[in-house]
Amino acid sequence: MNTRLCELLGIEYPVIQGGMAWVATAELAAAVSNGGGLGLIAAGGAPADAVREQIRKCRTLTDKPFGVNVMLMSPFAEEVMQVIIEEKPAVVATGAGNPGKYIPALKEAGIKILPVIASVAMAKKMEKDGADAIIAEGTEAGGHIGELTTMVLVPQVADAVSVPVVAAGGIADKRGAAAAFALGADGIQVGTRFICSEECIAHENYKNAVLKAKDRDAVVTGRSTGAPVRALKNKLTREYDRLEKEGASKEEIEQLGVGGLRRAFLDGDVQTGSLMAGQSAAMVNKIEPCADIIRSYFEGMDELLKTVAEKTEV
Ligand code: TUI
Repeated sequence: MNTRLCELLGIEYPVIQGGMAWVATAELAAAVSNGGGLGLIAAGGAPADAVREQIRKCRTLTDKPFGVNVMLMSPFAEEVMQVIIEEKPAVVATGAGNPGKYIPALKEAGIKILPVIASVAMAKKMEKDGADAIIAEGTEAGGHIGELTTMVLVPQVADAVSVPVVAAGGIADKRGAAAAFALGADGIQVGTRFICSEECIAHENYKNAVLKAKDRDAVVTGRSTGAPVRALKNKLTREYDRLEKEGASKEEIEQLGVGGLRRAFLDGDVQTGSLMAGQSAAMVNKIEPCADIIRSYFEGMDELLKTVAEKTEV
């Protein structure tokens, strides 16, 4: 494998691990980078010092390039960016906002910047502001999401920008990877499947919930408050639905989710915790090492593409 993304990031396989708060620790990021992809530490809502510690820990676990995902809605985003500029990981990916104001300083520090976006307009803006590649995330993804599917977002973004495009959302196996490349992507971002990696430190109950999930189990809550989030159906999502239907206040609805990620990922509370996961959870059926997950997206790709060519030959 050698796509433009591999060249840009100095990686062997064009796979970026999604930045999942609480799940994407130094251990997971290092395992993905050691497996030939690009691992990301998720800053999530963590304070800057905790992120600095994770970056330093990751350096002890891998000598391959890795990055940090910055959730821009975090109250600590500004200070986390400052720490990143000091520590200089190879890459910064951002989510849930516009990283434009940080791009000049990141570039100055020699850090590659890959914003996650959910619309064509935002992709164009990010390229203009100096992004090195664009991660186009479809609504199939877990966590905070946009409206468009990966199927329609990726080709439009690929047409609109000239930097490499990474497809994200719903890519669970090599069929999804082949589709992403056909849509014009230069790489894929994978989140949900890495929750079920051996190296991921998420609680066993959380991993089991992903393994058990069926096709319609990853539901969206929070549409009415303007911050839609996809997570596995449980007591918490049903409570969200009830409050939203009753027309509860934004504050009351948001209060429900406070601490929800921590409860799910660290405490294993699968009832009142927020089990953020993408639609692809239904396609994740075993726990494997990160290196095997990465290879599985490409092994047998020739055969798959031959089948496609045969089916579609005129
Ligand atoms: O950011 C994500 N996924 C996330 S963030 C997160 S933490 C959270 N928890 C509860 C509520 C909300 C967030 C959990 N999962 N994915 C990347 C992503 N970014 N998806 C959509 C966007 C996005 C949205 C708007 C990117 C840019 C954007 O621009 C807005 C603007 O400023 O114009």
